[in-house]
Amino acid sequence: MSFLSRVKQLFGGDTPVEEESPVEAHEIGAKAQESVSGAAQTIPQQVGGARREAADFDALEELFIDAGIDVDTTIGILQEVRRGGLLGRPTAEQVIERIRGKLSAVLDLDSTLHTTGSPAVVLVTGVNGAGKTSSIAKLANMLKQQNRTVLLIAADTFRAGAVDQLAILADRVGVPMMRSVEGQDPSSVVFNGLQKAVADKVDVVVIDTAGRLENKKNLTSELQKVVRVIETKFGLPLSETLLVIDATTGENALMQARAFSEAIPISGIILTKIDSGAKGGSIVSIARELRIPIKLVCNGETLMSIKPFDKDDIVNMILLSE
Ligand SMILES: Nc1nc2c(ncn2[C@@H]2O[C@H](COP(=O)(O)OP(=O)(O)O)[C@@H](O)[C@H]2O)c(=O)[nH]1
Ligand SMILES: [Mg+2]
Repeated sequence: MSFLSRVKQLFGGDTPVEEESPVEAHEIGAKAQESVSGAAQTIPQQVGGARREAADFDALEELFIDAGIDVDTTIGILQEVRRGGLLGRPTAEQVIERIRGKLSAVLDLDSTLHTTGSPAVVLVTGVNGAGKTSSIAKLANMLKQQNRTVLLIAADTFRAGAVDQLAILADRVGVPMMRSVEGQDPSSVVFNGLQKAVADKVDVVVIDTAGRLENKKNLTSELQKVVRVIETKFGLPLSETLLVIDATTGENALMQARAFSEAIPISGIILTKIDSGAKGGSIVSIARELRIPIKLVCNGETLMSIKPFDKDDIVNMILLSE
């Protein structure tokens, strides 16, 4: 059953309540007490209602956590949903509307993708299997359709076959790629690639990297070295440092975002596999804690399966997830 259906099941059936001035949920019982005079017989009913509401909100909390949203974020959002000015028992529609509003508000960060520079440099990071290499091909295809010239740099020199995978995709898109050999220092292939990009006056350089989070110390120094080559040796500001997050990853996605942000500043997220029945709530945790905007969303395996971030897509992904 989807998130949405479960909210409907929890809050469905009752008549709507009137909107009132903001009220803390725990005050509801007290309000019932205040109105004692002349209506003593209604107290148990109202207190019972408040208790039932508290139980429903507990169930809602479980739904959020089940969707991959961390406990702190869940409590934060639900407190605001409860404070939203509903006295008594809200209807399912009222609760859903408020959840939608709060999720949208958390995700409302600047999602502009920056690709200007001479050349613009886009560094792509993320754990293995998140979808870095395929997203790079999709992004290159998107840029090519906008008549931009692109050079890909194969700086994932750790995994056997990673360079060939990018080479095949570069061919398919029809953009050049700076090749590397297995085990080569990633910063040296980035150096070679940038030299070529400057000489050829390429518009956008996109760099594929290895995402060995298991060895965080190496990963961090490797990424920092790559950034130094780009920014110090070439004097090129990074246009984007994009972290690829697989939407089907649970709360581990927040750990990944924390780890990569500690290594280098992350400017945005490419959220992949939203077509795979993902719950995807972890992206809300990342937005709330780290304030990293989602810039691109991938929803399939073709070169065309990429689009700019749209809040509604993500909120729907969470609400419609099973
Ligand atoms: N369904 C689906 N699969 C994806 C998407 N993005 C990547 N994949 C798949 O995820 C797997 C890992 O992708 P890859 O780009 O090699 O990840 P990398 O290790 O981070 O470079 C591949 O089988 C991709 O086809 C997506 O948006 N939707
Ligand atoms: Mg790869």
